Amino acid sequence: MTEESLHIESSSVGPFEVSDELRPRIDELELWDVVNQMRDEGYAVIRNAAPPELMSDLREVIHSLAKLTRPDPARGAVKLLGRDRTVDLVATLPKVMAVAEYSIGKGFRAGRFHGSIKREGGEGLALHSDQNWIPAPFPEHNLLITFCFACEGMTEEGGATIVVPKSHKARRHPTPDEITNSKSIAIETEPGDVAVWDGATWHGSGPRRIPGTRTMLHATYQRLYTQTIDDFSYLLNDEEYLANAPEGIRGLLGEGLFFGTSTLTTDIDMEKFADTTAKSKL
Ligand SMILES: O=C(O)CCC(=O)C(=O)O
Ligand SMILES: [Fe+2]
Repeated sequence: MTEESLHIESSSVGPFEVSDELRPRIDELELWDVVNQMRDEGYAVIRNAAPPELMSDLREVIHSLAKLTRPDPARGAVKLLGRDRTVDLVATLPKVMAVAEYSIGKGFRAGRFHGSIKREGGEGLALHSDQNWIPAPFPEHNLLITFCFACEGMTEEGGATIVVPKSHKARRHPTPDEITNSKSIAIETEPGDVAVWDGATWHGSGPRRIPGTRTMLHATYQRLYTQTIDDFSYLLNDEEYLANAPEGIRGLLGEGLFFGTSTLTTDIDMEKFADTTAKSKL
């Protein structure tokens, strides 16, 4: 294929830059503080990203689907996208979609949607970067972003997420010494707020020292060229599901990308190729 036969976009939006296309949405949704904090600190909290009622529905969904998990329901509810409309609505919230696009580019896909339930006495989680399987040094462009919705909100004593501000700048995994000794802060939220960090940022969680539960949706999205953690593409074959799914779901499932479009007798889909390469640089 030649550049004459097809327009291939050659310029890229740089790491932590906002594309001209995305800018009006960041303005409208008042996300500049979040965008700047993601760039400077590697994490942020989006306040009031979801209505509190949606969080109580989400809590019920996670508790009910966790019962199906084998061998141990304590692992939480797994592979949640496309299983319940509440989860799909949370996954496609406008503020979430805009911050994901800023961090991991247009055409990003769903990576992992997992629900966890932490009870009194529940242990904390050691510091790590979410792009665990990516060798250091990490690329300058972020590859993965995680949004955590604590349905009841979260407090330090309730086992909040902990984060090491600015650790994304190291562009590598924490060493054993850094896992033990880094200075972290607890992220405290109200129901409807969402905590978010990029794939390089060191984070974990604290133990829960109070009664009750911390019920959390961990929603991970990935840059379009990366191997997604979970494969949700089966949902693209379910017309009935797609007909009623919220706008944005098709994109999260990878619809329209050129990967896998060639057959034993036909070459790749050139329109999809052009569209994918354009998205990948925004
Ligand atoms: O449970 C938490 O607060 C953080 C979990 C975590 O590391 C993640 O979702 O990536
Ligand atoms: Fe994590």
